[in-house]
Amino acid sequence: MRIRSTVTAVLAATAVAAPLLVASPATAAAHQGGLHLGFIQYDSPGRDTGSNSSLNGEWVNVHNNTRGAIQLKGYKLKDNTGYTYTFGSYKIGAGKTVKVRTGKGSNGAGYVFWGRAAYVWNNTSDKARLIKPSGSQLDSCSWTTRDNGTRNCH
Ligand SMILES: [Ca+2]
Repeated sequence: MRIRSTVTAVLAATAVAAPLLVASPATAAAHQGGLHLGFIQYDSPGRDTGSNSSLNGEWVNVHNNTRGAIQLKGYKLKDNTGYTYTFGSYKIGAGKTVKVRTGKGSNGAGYVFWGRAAYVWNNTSDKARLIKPSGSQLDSCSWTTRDNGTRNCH
């Protein structure tokens, strides 16, 4: 009898604790928003030689945290200078990420190319913006040299 009541007490405690464990990630997800900026490699690894592979070592991830696919055509990425990348037709699935590389290349599943011949994201400090086709800003993320080349904008 004594053991049984202890088990009952543990189960009751678990039942109370479980919703609290669920609530924590849900709060984090709400903070991240739906479609948003993810990791940014604003300082290409190694020396900035300006080669196409070095330019493509600089990238921004856009993550779809919604439950449905989103057509990104007309969405924009913009830096502090005003350089702008406009997405062509690209459907990003629910929970998926698309990597936007600065240089030239052929787009594929999970990655697209800005097509620039120069870096876009400043190594010292800059701010990435994700803008809807309507022109309203969906997300932004800034960094300084303290971030050591990579910024997690989640
Ligand atoms: Ca850079």
